[in-house]
Amino acid sequence: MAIEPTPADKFSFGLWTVGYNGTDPFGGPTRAPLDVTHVVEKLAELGAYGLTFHDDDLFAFGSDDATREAQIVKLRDALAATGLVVPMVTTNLFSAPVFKDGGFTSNDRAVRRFALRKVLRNIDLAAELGATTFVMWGGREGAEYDSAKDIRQALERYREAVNLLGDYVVDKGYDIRFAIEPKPNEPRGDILLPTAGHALAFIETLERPELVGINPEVGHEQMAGLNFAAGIAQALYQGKLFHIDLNGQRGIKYDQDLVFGHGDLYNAFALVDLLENGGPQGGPTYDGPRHFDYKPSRTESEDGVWASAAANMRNYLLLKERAAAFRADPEVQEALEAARVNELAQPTLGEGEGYEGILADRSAFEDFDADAYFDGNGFGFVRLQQLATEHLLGAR
Ligand code: ASC
Ligand code: MN
Ligand code: MN
Ligand code: MN
Repeated sequence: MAIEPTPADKFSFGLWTVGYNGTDPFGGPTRAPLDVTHVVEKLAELGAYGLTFHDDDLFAFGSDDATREAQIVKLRDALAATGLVVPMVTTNLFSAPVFKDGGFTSNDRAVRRFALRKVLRNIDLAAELGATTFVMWGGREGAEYDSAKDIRQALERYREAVNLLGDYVVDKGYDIRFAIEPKPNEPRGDILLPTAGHALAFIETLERPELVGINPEVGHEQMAGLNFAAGIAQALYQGKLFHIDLNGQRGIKYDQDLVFGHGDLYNAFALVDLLENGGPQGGPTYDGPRHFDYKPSRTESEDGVWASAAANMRNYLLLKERAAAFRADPEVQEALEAARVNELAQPTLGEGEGYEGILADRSAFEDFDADAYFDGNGFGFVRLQQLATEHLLGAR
């Protein structure tokens, strides 16, 4: 079938993703740097709709004002020429040596104040470019040693920072919301707000919780052994899925940043089904950018970089097609019914029923024969998973 990404699919890419030059902890670059104009042109040609960036991706850390401005003009011109947009911007508080103990939560107060200024400046740029989401990935906010960081005070400083940023966008009248991106470790031994659940709990402590959501990354949750699609379902349930980073990861190891679909394909299928169809029941869906945060492997040439960018979008669209076929299959619908998946939507209590009602209901307990209840019948979840597998493999 024809699978052609178009801007209506809302695929976006970080400038640092296709721009990754292959540097890793064990070796230097394997590819030449890419010019921002070229990146925007190539992404537009491939059918993407958006570009995102860290300040330092566009203009090197410490650039003078003229260099910074020249790069912004180049980006603006390329966007105008191609129709690409900038839906999200983020700040690099992790690469420069000054951030070696973090930005918002460095033990050093002068570093924390510098970090805040760097972010405020970049929020102005985000607003100028029309971005409506500002991502915060605190990769260096953490520690290697328990004695080195007072976690409660670090969370307090994180809170202080995010509260200030909320004040700033409200006072400036910017149409910007924040999205915290969790990651369990790497580059720090342990990172603050390590999972989506930690971040969701933290957000409730803020002065303006409504301004802050999460930007979960497939690989980051999977590095913690968690079910990404299930975490996304909870984020949707709580109205907190403000953005998403799609990529691939194979198990609990270093952050692989593989192409979307090149990691846990089953979970990618469940994720696309959830994002596109609302999952088994229908329900709140996500209409923001499908943002790829991956790294083209350092073994690849520049042609390989563009092939990998295209692969992210193609895999998403193939999974979307597979998920639609799965949902439309009458046998799947019958299997869902048999597995009682839809019955979970029915409230456990009757209309207006409280504990008095359930206590008075003898059929719920006194006359309920828990031992005989299933009487040899099962739910048939394995049958359902096999049907999903057959669709995923293109056998149905
Ligand atoms: C981000 C983000 C990450 C990191 C990483 C940098 O903004 O979402 O996961 O930075 O991609 O290499
Ligand atoms: Mn990652
Ligand atoms: Mn990310
Ligand atoms: Mn990343």
